[in-house]
Amino acid sequence: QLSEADILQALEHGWLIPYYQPIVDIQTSQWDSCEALIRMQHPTLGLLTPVHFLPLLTAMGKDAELAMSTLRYTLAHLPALQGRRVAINITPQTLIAQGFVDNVIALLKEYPNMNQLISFEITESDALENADQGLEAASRLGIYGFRLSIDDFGTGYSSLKQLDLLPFESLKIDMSFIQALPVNRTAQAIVEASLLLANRLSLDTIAEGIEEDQQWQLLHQMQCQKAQGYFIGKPMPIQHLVGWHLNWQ
Ligand code: G
Ligand code: G
Ligand code: MN
Ligand code: NA
Repeated sequence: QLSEADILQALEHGWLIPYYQPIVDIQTSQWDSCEALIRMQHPTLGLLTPVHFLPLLTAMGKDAELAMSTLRYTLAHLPALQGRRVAINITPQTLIAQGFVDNVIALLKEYPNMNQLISFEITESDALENADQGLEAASRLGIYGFRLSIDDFGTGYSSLKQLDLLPFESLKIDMSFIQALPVNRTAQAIVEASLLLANRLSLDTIAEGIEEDQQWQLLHQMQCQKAQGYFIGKPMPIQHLVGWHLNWQ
């Protein structure tokens, strides 16, 4: 069990590093982009996934600091991605945190023309309901060329309201629905409806959590645009992406 002191040390000593999970185009199989997923490299406990530290870190109000740290790593890693986009997860609280958008814009001044390679994923959540701040922050990011994705789509009761509230450019269908394909007819209907909705709103569609060829085939038929999941590649350190790509092609 991690303590608050562990979290502070992790932020201070750079124990929080992004892993990258590839996202590919389902129609062409080409490598499209990546999602950055944070890991803690703890000196004695080893590699930890977010479930072990993110709730505490967020409760400590350190999520915006984590987002900036992840963004810095990701910018340094962009050359290895050869012009591909990276998605960074942020909490709704980070989006509206004082100074967050200003800090992002200021940091990107050091990386000309890189803004359009960064997107921010936000899990639908009540945290932003009726929040003008969310819209203002998102709009400013949009003006500067950053993109916004709605993550885990379909899992909360306010998904549709969130879509109306913020200027999203892509929709990530939650893996619970993808993993229930193709046997579960309700899941299939939800995926189809999500794709139709995304299409009508001109949003990019990304299916998350593809683990089997059958799911891939079905999503291909359903005209989903992009895919992410263990079937394609697990989250990995930046140095492993080139090897993954050679193997995937
Ligand atoms: O691989 P995985 O166990 O990485 O991710 C678990 C959860 O942690 C996911 O819901 C993911 O969105 C979230 N997550 C991963 N990296 C980050 C991050 O850098 N910031 C935030 N806020 N959430 C993250
Ligand atoms: O950001 P989000 O909440 O969507 O986080 C995605 C989570 O799903 C991360 O923890 C990531 O490691 C995990 N993940 C990605 N692909 C797969 C998959 O194919 N199967 C499973 N079980 N988990 C996955
Ligand atoms: Mn995500
Ligand atoms: Na998700």
